[in-house]
Amino acid sequence: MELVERVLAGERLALARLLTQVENNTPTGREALERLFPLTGRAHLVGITGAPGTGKSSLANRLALGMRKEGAPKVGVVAVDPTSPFSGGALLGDRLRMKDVAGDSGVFIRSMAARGTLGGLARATAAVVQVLDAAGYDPVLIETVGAGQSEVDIVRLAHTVLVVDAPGLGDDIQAIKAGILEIADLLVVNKADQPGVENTLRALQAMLDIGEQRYAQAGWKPPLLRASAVTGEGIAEILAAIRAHGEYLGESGGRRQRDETRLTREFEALLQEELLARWRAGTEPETVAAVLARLKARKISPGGAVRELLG
Ligand SMILES: Nc1nc2c(ncn2[C@@H]2O[C@H](COP(=O)(O)OP(=O)(O)OP(=O)(O)O)[C@@H](O)[C@H]2O)c(=O)[nH]1
Ligand SMILES: [Mg+2]
Repeated sequence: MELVERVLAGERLALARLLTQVENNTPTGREALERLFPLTGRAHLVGITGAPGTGKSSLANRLALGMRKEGAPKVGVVAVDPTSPFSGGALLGDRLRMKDVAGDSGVFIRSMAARGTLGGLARATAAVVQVLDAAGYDPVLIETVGAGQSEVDIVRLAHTVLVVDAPGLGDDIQAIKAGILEIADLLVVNKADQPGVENTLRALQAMLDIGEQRYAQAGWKPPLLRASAVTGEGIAEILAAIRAHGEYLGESGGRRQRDETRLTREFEALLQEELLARWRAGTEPETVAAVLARLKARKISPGGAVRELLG
């Protein structure tokens, strides 16, 4: 039987193999994605982001188990770790922290290997999520470290974004937080079993209060939840809030809007990538080098260089 059919029949090994093809953007992967794409758009995509070490993987583990207990037949988890040059370390770490779900055949975990470029990683992540969606995984959790714009872009794949914070992080984390707070649909203070949780809650509450007006307009104010991936405290509340946000999106038309925005962005990113690749393939490196040399000598402006190269 063909790989796609075996994936649709629920074969995990076939799914793992197909995801590798899709991740590497091979002809087989592209063809499979083309066939599977009409089946996508069903899964509730849940992004989990936050500063390093806040407990995102541990929470993903708990949440996936909880979703299974609540009756989801298949839950997908995609862990993105662009900082590790080789996926080996991250893979092992994620596997260990997700050991509870590892034995559950209704949960499929995929760690994304680092790619040459973050754009490549975003493309690969989107494609992997699409395959899981088509294969009937719903919800699909997407974990990324919220450390920069590119990671934020990846988490925008999601319908519902959980931003995870924890007590006891250094001050350097503050900047990271400010950047990702505005994309939060849910705020979770994890490690509630640790000292300092009240302070973290207070600080986030203050930030939420500043955004009050914006939230009132949008019709959704991110709930601030405390949890512990170690004790299990607050997990049920997070699950309920994820469901409530899904319902809000459905009723407000926000889900369709997010889907359309995401697909348009994905199309534009791929178009750019493809146009650049075609242009490179059809251009002599010497020609580019000659124009670049004149640019560096300030004989031609960057815009002029582009116009000259594109004829
Ligand atoms: N005390 C306590 N420790 C936790 C909790 N959740 C996670 N941890 C621990 O915090 C460390 C980091 O947890 P991870 O789940 O790997 O955190 P992460 O955010 O996925 O980390 P990165 O992916 O590396 O950014 C591990 O040692 C966990 O065991 C919690 O609720 N309470
Ligand atoms: Mg992690």
